[in-house]
Amino acid sequence: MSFEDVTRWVRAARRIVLLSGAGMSAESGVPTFRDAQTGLWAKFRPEDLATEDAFRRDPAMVWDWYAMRREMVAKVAPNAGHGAVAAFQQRHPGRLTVVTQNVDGLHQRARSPGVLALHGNIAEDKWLEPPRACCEVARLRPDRPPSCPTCGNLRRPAVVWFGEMLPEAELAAAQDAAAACDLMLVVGTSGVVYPAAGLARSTRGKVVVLNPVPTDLDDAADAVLRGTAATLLPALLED
Ligand code: BJW
Repeated sequence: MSFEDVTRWVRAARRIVLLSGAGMSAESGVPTFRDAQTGLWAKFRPEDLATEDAFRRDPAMVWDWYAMRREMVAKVAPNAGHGAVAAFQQRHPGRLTVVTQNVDGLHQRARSPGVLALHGNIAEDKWLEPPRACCEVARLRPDRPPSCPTCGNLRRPAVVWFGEMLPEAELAAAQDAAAACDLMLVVGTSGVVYPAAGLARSTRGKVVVLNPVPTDLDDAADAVLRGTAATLLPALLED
């Protein structure tokens, strides 16, 4: 299937889901998780750091990893891909739903409405254990990570780690959108992490993978477009 075929599918589709992963933000300068081991994660696998066990083993190390990423994300801006998606949504209200695995908030900063963020938000944190009364009233101890000075409860990033449930409402809304769409654009994800990747396998709509390299979801795709998010999406989503 050619780029022109996919353009026709976009024009004809009444409901579109855009499922994004880390590659969506690569051209904003945010490193992906699993690309060539040259980036920030060269020394770590996400499966080893993005878990509650890793945090409990070495809270300061995991906190610092997230603090560094938070700082980096705060400094970057949405790219032409995020912008094209948001502009399409503004021109066609209600026609395209963004479902993202990204925690960087760049779709939201590009002003995409109603983004379904499946893996949380790196800019926020939450309590590791259910908070007691002391956690809510006391001033945090400013350690790495900050903690409750009375009971020692730790703050942790408000993201979804391996083995944790995804936010129920967002996942349900994403599953509904996937079930109802006639076209799903799968952008910048390796497609190895579930249940997010399962959305592309369960939809009855056409599936188009947009990625510079092969992914685990190519076998579920009706078309594969090789290229980057910031080059393909503006061309695909223009009227
Ligand atoms: C470009 C580009 C450019 C580059 N333009 N593209 C079914 C089968 C097997 C396992 C499971 C299953 N169901 C559940 C599991 C277990 C597990 C899982 O999926 N494991 C697999 C790894 C095997 N899933 C979970 O644990 C999930 N929870 C869950 O299922 O709860 C129920 C449950 C509970 C208890 C027990 C069992 C089940 C939770 C998953 C949470 C994932 N969290 C992370 C970290 C978030 C916080 C943080 O940021 O630190 O989410 S891991 C990391 O991977 C992050 C990402 O959102 C996620 C996906 O990665 P993504 O986005 O695909 O990035 P990359 O790097 O892999 O790919 C980038 C792509 O971009 C590449 O393809 C590039 O080519 C491309 N690219 N430049 C376009 N310019």
